[in-house]
Amino acid sequence: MNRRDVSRREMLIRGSAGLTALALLQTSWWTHAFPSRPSEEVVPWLDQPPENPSGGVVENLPRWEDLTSWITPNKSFFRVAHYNKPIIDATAWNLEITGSVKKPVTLTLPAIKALPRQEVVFTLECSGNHGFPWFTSGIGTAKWAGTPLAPLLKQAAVRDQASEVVFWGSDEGVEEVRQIRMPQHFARSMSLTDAMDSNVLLCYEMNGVSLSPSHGFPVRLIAPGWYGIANVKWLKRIEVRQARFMNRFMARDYVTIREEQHNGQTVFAETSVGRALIKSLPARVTRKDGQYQIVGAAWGAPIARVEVKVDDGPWREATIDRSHQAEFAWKIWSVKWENATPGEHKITSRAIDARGNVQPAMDDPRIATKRTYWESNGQVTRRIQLT
Ligand SMILES: Nc1nc2c(c(=O)[nH]1)N[C@H]1C(S)=C(S)[C@@H](COP(=O)(O)O)O[C@H]1N2
Ligand SMILES: [Mo]
Repeated sequence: MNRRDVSRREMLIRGSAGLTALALLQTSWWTHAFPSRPSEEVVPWLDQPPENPSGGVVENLPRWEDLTSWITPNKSFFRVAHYNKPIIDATAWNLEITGSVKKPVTLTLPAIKALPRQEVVFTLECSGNHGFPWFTSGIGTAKWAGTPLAPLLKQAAVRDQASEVVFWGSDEGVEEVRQIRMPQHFARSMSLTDAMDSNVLLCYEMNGVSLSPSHGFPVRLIAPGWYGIANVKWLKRIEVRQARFMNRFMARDYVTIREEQHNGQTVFAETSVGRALIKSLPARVTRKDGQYQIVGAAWGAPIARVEVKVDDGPWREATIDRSHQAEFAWKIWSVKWENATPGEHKITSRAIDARGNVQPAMDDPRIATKRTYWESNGQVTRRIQLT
């Protein structure tokens, strides 16, 4: 079903049965329920995250127990905003492609919407997710729609010396570096090669509706396979440059500091957060007639296998729902919890990618020697009490 069919149906329904029917229709055509059994009950986790202290930077964190579909409904999708949260008047807005280009481009929203439409189901995770006890659901999966960026960069005729593309947001704050205080717009950059990837979108739609102001209206970048930070909201300028770009979000925050060993010496490596890393977690446990089931998600790499461990028992292979062939979306997995006994238990999952890379344990050097909280893709253990 394409977008036109949907909007025609929406209009019919809006005119007749009202919004409830619209909501039902919207959930039926592309969402897909987590594995579930009729009249099962959810057993809540014991280790509920503490209250979010971020003062509005991170908002709308859902409870894992409440997530029941492959697509995260917009109302349950987390949000991050480091500066202000601009509400943009689309009629007064345009997007520039400028800098090291021979033919700068300026686009209005209708002009962007008139370009070829491309959709991608992509799981967007904040690289800070699981970096703090309160931050454990900074992730969601949506069907994003927009137009691919690469043809527009081609149209702008990028100069031969160009190597970097900076995505500027409309939001701004004040930064201080060495006692220099400066107003700064949010920005992130990518290499020209990464920006030319055919999956990268100028996105104006999230799960079949126009982007909301909090998710980046009118247009945001969607960079499938990258951590959340690359997906710049409230885009205002795309600037091609001839050298590496550094700002708070490239080179100060969103920097992973790790101890590495080289020839017996400890070296501190600082790297900028980039592509997503392999990860999984147990999302919810359900009970029906005394039978328990564990359901979870895995993402960040082509997932070959997921294994689940209860307490210090053996790793057991979960069943992965392969009904969606969406390269950049999480995979939902489930496993029966046989012989579950009353009392407190720990549940851990680990994902294994197509090349055999295993999601690291918390004591793996990649996690244990990490000094900053970003890119916390270590195995997640959750606690639960059975009666
Ligand atoms: N302009 C702008 N874009 C931004 C941010 C921001 O603060 N400003 N935050 C980034 C971060 S850190 C994340 S995790 C994602 C979150 O996207 P969402 O708010 O749509 O969930 O947006 C990214 N894009
Ligand atoms: Mo983020």
